[in-house]
Amino acid sequence: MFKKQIPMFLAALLIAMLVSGCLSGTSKQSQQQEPKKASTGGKVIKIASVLNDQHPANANGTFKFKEIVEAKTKGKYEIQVYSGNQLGDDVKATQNVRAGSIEMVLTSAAPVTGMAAEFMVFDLPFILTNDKAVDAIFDGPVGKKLAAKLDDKGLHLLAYYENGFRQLTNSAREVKTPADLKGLKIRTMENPIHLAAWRALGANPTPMPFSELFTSMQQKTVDGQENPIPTIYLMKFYEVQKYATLTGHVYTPFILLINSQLWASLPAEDKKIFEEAALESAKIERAANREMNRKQVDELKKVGMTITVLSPEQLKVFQDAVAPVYAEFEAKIGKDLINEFKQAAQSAK
Ligand code: KDG
Repeated sequence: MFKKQIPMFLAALLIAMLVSGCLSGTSKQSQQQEPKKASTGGKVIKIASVLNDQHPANANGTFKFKEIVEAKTKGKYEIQVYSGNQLGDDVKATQNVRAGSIEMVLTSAAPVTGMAAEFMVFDLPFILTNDKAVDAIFDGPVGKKLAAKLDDKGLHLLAYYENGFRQLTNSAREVKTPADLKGLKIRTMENPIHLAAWRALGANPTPMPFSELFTSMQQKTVDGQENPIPTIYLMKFYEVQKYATLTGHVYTPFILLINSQLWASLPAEDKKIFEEAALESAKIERAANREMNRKQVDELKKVGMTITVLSPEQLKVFQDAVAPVYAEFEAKIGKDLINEFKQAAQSAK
């Protein structure tokens, strides 16, 4: 009797394994891509992110936002984080949030500079040079004034997370002066200020979406790139980049955006919870990002990168080379806003 039952048992086991995904790469792959989504049964709100789950932007940012909102609203909302570029790159995802097909996105400011040029102020090289200045902008009147520029554009800014101070890496040679950049193809964000700055430094800037960057470095389509340390480390850029120069030339924020119509439709008590969750997760994400920024330079050395720390004199050569960019973009960004940034940065020292 028992012998007859064995094939049946094995068939049942095989079906169970197939149904549970144990045999399919996709279930393993999806487990690697995002933590298990505990369904609350509430209104689904999707957050798009280009970065992986290990990056503080998600690990400490969007996932913390999810935890707080779902707990405080008792499951009235189900926040689903789609990391790793699953819902398209920054520009596409931000367009879809404006259109309402995705509810939220965590992105750089680049995709909104077309609708609010003032956000290009962050791209001015060396306008922010320390964490206190960053927080003074993010948490003060200037940050609020900037955020308000998006509300009539279909987007509401809930919080500023931290991408961080951008550092140069390349696969060709050590870079200590702008002269060392001659002939190097440096990938930049699709942003006119970044293009102008790297041209002023003597490099050959090549704009492209973040999602194409790793492959382009792997195939030597570009020699180098510039991003904050946590991105360089957590996205494994060290596998295709040998040299890093700690320029800290631009500070880029992440902005947590929600569709304006959806935001307006939320009851006041839910808006309050969303705002609290956004601000709390932003504080946690910035602290985690800064901690990683401190620790991961040593990690990059351990995995074989040559790290070049510039002296103040060496750094000044870079700062002087990019100074003309301010005049080129002052009219577009607004002289008053640039001065407000400079004053906030000065007072935060
Ligand atoms: O959404 C995250 C991206 O906007 C960010 O990683 C982009 O810094 C960035 C880059 O270099 O494109």
